[in-house]
Amino acid sequence: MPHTLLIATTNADKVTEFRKALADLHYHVQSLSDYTGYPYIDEDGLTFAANAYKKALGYYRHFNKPVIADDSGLQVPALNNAPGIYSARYGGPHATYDDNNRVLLRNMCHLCGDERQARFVCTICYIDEQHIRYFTGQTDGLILDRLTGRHGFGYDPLFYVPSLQKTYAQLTTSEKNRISHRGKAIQRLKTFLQAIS
Ligand code: ITT
Repeated sequence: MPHTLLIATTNADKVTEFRKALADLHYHVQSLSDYTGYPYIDEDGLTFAANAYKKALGYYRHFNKPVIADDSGLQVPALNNAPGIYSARYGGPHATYDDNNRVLLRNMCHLCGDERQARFVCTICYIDEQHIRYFTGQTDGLILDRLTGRHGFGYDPLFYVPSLQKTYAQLTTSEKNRISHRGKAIQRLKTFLQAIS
């Protein structure tokens, strides 16, 4: 009987990436969209780890099964690491991905060259009855001055990876998982899951 692992995110785009990356694991992978009536968890932490822990703990307590939660975002050093933990709401409380991209482009319009460096960070928190563990991944890149590519989500069309000469949005889900912040964190999670199962 495979173990069950619940991906506790309300973001369907993240679920797509997790499902693809975890497909070869001997786990029955669920997501919040398999359920209704789960609690809303406010992300009021000051770090990716604090928010990932809060989400994982809240959903672990509600569902009482092994849970992972992801908190992730884009950091631009020239903007004092904004949008950071506020990446989902950079363009306002109900901002769409397009709104966020527009605000980022506007706030960076005076920056050029190395000033356009950025990094994506992902922290996953895993909780079961015996463990609380964190897995982090980071990928460096540059913010373009226009949207490029049609895949992915969020800031993907603006995030250019120099080693691939492509944006995240020009990669398939598998290609993105191979080099992305989330893909790296998931690989570390998988090593851990294989060790405990
Ligand atoms: P959950 O909290 O329910 O997981 P969320 O979308 O609110 O969903 P976060 O609080 O972690 O998730 O915010 C992450 C935001 O950072 C996300 O909405 C995007 O704007 C951005 N982001 C994170 N990973 C990304 C990726 O791989 N590609 C593009 N944008 C990403």
